Amino acid sequence: MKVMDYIINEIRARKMHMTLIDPAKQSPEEAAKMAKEAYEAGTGAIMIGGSTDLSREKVDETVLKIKEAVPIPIILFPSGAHVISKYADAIYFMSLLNSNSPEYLIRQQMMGAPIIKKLGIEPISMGYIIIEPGMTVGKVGKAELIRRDKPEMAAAYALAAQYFGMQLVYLEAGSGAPEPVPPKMVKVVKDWIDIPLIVGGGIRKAEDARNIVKAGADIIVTGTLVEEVEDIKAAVSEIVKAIKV
Ligand code: 1GP
Repeated sequence: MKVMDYIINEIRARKMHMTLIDPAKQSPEEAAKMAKEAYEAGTGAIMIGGSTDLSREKVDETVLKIKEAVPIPIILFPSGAHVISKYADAIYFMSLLNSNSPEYLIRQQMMGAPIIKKLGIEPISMGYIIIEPGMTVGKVGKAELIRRDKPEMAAAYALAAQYFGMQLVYLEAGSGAPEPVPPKMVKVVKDWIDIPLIVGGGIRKAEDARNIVKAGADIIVTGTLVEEVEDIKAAVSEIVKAIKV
């Protein structure tokens, strides 16, 4: 089954949680252990990405170890064309829509497209929109950040993504953001679009996760949470339970 079909089936039935793992932050073995605990707690897919200084070898090793540990899809969430691993099940083929740099709008994608074709990885096209505070990805991606009090601006970008034929929209507050994307903004964006909506960045509390899915997110992503807590299974479980709305 294609990964996108799996996602569509999942979100038809329930809200979905995905766990982001940055291969630069631990050994492949440790990453596999984290993925397994998150899977046992109910996470629906593992996203691989994060740091910009990653090597493809590290991504390959991490994907392979995680693959041995969990049966759920492993989806690349790439910072650029240099980290495309042939072992992943799919890749978010994403454009940073509010970037001021062609590099993140289309150039890395142009470089990655032939690699994806050659390796036979499933591309899932996604409009990526960065909201304040944006954190590192906002700076690196040269994003003209969407103000937290301008939900219509985020919605207009999201609708543009839909009209481009993109399959998903991702609202990103930035990894480690002190506050996630405001639920009010999630609601306006969801009202404007018909394609599935992913929200990530700064989600640590079950209550925030619940408010974001209640506002209309189909999928929520947590990354920092699994890096920070002792008991990954308990922490992810709490979020997964909270989004059963
Ligand atoms: C980052 O949205 C993801 O791209 C996850 O953010 O690390 O804050 O959970 P956190």
